[in-house]
Amino acid sequence: MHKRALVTGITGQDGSYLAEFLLSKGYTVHGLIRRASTFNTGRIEHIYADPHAPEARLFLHYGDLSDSGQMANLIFNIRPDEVYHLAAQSHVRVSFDMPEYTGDSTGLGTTRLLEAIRRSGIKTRYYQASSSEMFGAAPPPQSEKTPFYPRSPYAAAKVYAYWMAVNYREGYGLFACNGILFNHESPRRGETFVTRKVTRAVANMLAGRQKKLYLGNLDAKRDWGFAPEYVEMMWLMLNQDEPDDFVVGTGTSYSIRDLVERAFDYMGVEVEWQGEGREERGLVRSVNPKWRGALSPGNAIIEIDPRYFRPTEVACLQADIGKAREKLSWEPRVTFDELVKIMVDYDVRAAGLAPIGEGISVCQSKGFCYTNHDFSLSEAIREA
Ligand code: NDP
Ligand code: GDR
Repeated sequence: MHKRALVTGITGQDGSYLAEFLLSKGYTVHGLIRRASTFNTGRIEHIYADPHAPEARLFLHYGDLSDSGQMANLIFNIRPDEVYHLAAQSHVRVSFDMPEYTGDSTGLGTTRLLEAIRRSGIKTRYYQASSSEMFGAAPPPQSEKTPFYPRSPYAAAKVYAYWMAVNYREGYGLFACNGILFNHESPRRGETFVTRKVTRAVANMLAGRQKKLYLGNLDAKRDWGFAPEYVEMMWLMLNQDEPDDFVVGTGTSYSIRDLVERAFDYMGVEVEWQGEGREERGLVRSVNPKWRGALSPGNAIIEIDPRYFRPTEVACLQADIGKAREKLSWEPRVTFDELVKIMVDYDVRAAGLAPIGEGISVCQSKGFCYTNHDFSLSEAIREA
């Protein structure tokens, strides 16, 4: 009998990688999707099979985090062995524009799901997608013991959701785990998160389709890892003997400035910075002659747009992964430089140019432990 998993947020970056991973482990996967007037299933199309086919193991169900009736319905009918709650309004900057909605979906949505599980009386294991944003202003490195100091409506909603998961564990004996994941990225990252925004800009500029990249705070530092590795940790947490909470990250931290420099540098474009504060600009210092038609030394390619500033910012996130290392024997395998190359390769090919290929090679050579990994990545890259 296949194990059954319910994944909320299956159409998102993590949901798509997690669904692949669970299918490769022999699970039957049920995913919650929102009805939209445009397609929102692009990240999972390659694993979707006609549900009428006898071998189908991926099933999608309409629902929304605001609809407790449908959550109860799904939990009761699917009776999942494991629930991975990934759905959320996940954009920190957007949460300042929509604080109430973010609280409702990211915060209360979690309670609706937990209540559906409790009232159904089924025995299941529950994963809560908690975030390093909960640490906010707490100085790095941040571990499971670091007190939370949320700095956005998103982070505050995630702190609430974190504690609800802990309360259902302690109060009702639910096997609930919080994965406190630091930023993780991939070619499937949403285009408005800063890594993807930068790697897409590199590709589009070289393809002659974009002249400028507008960014916000260049000094913020983040601990950026590779998303496919992180979804494996979600599963690992739910498959321990006892429920527990874990910080997941790389233990390294880089600024947005570092990210920009490395992404352009990989393609042979050297960036230099001039000016300060809102007047700061990134200029092309040198460029591989191959790209001379698109970029020339002296071009101002990066400018600051205060629209991307946040009223309260998180200055520096850097994970202390001692507990994950010790208890789950987990070690991140993809470095920041490799991550940047993976994402630039993907976006360069998507822009119709030849990728350098070091990122693609990393994906193929890193020896990830689950069977679908190389396939899914190279497939994602081929799709471009
Ligand atoms: P994405 O933004 O890529 O995906 C979010 C998912 O949630 C999408 O499937 C989206 O559906 C769904 N969703 C949003 N609102 C609702 C709603 N009201 N009802 C039902 N579904 C909804 O996020 P990631 O994959 O990057 O992240 C997954 C989870 O992990 C999120 O909870 C995020 O906050 C958290 N997290 C992410 C980190 C990261 O670095 N990626 C780090 C730490 C935590 P649709 O496709 O229709 O929009
Ligand atoms: P974050 O990711 O807020 O850490 O949340 P994001 O990529 O949006 O921002 C990271 C840092 O970059 C700075 N920044 C910009 N950010 C965006 N989006 N666009 C810009 O133009 C820009 N310029 C500078 C930001 O100010 C910030 O400091 C992500 C999400 O996936 C959350 O759901 C998750 O919980 C956390 O990571 C961990």
